[in-house]
Amino acid sequence: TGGTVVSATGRGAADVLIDGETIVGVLEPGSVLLGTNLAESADTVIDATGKYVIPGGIDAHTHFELPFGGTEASDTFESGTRAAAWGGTTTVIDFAVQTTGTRIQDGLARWHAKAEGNCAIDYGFHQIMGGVDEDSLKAMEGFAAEGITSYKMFMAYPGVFYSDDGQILRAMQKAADLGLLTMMHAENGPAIDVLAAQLVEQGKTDPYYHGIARAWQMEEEATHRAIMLADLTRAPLYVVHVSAKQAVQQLAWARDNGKNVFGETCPQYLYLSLEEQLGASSDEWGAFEGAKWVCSTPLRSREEGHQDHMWQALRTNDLQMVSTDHCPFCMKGQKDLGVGDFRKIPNGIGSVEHRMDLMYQGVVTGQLSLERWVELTSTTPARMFGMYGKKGVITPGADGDVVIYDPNGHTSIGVGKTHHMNMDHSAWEGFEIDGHVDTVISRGKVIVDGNRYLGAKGDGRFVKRGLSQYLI
Ligand code: DUC
Ligand code: ZN
Ligand code: ZN
Repeated sequence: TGGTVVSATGRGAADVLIDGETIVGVLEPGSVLLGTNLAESADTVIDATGKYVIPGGIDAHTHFELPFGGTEASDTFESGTRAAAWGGTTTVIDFAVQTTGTRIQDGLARWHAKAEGNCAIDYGFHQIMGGVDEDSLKAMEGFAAEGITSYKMFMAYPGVFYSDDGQILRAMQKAADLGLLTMMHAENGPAIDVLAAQLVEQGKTDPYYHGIARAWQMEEEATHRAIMLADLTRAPLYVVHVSAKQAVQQLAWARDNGKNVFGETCPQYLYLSLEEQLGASSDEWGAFEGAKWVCSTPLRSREEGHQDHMWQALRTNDLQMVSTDHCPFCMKGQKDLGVGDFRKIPNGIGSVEHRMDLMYQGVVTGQLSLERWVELTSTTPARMFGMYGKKGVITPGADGDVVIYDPNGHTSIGVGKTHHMNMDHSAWEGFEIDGHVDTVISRGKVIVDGNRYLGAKGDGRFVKRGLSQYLI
């Protein structure tokens, strides 16, 4: 009661009534129905005066327990979804993994086994295709019935996840037939691997050179190629973790020319830069400190204006969503595999806990409207990935996934502060946010109440997703 309900399309004072797991009313404050003041007669009343009431965040790009670079992402489904909940996210979509040479069905079964009974919040899966063959093309026919209506291919990482253009074309043809959404890691992997090897041969082994090898030209080129293959096959395309302004320009050009393509960026590409990574140094790690910010696509140069361009693209709808690509690795025993050779640093940054706050800071600094904040972090993810109606909106019939956000609160980010991710460092150490997640409700259950965690492992259920609303 008493809060301002914010949706992707507007805001207003309203009380939200939840019965069991489901929202049953969005009412004028103080509403009386059948002679009863609903707010007063409810079993539990939460005072949201002065706060925003928003649909729970949806992070459509996480990697819990991902095997990568000879190790495994350090958040389990248990620790990762709990951290997400602390940060106002009530649904995640993780990537079930098929690596090159393994069977796709085995990967999906393994992912269900990892997640089931362990999650704090609801979760869905995309399917990673580690290459395309007759077997995986056939398997695609079964995806939608499993509630997996999107899949990801990689133009990078030869030998691990990589698909060549012919394979991509074949999968896209199939996806167009089936109504599946193709997600693309758009970087020219074979060329990047040559550049990376040349740098290492020259003795340029520090983490910073990861970003030099993965030059923006490699992202622009692959983004363009993916758009063209999608256009030819009439497959809708969603480009993940866009970081280069030139890649955004490719997406903008394609959309202006009527192509059904979409782009996601991540908080790290809005806030962090290659220059800061280069400047990072510590007594413990020296220049290897920069490994904390090794992710792919990489951080980009601030001098070249990539970060400003990402914020702009979020306003102009050249980019439609913000997910985290949460892929956490500890420095000790994981990132340090790459001491002396940046190619061996497991790629990834952990942000699942901070996305709602980091994006709210964009509201505070005047980069985004409140409504756009909700749209980018909850409503569009729900629509893009076939969950809208149940998720992404506060309306009768929707799941009771609600976050009460306090614009007068404050959040200090970092290890030992607001940090529940299973990592020994934070890429966001020292960030200060003018806002705070106050209360998190997941399918009608209060799981975060101020500084208390009331959720439990197993609260979260698998979400069988429908087809994307962005199919045409
Ligand atoms: N990028 C990352 O940073 N980590 C995992 C995979 C990816 O594409
Ligand atoms: Zn990727
Ligand atoms: Zn990813």
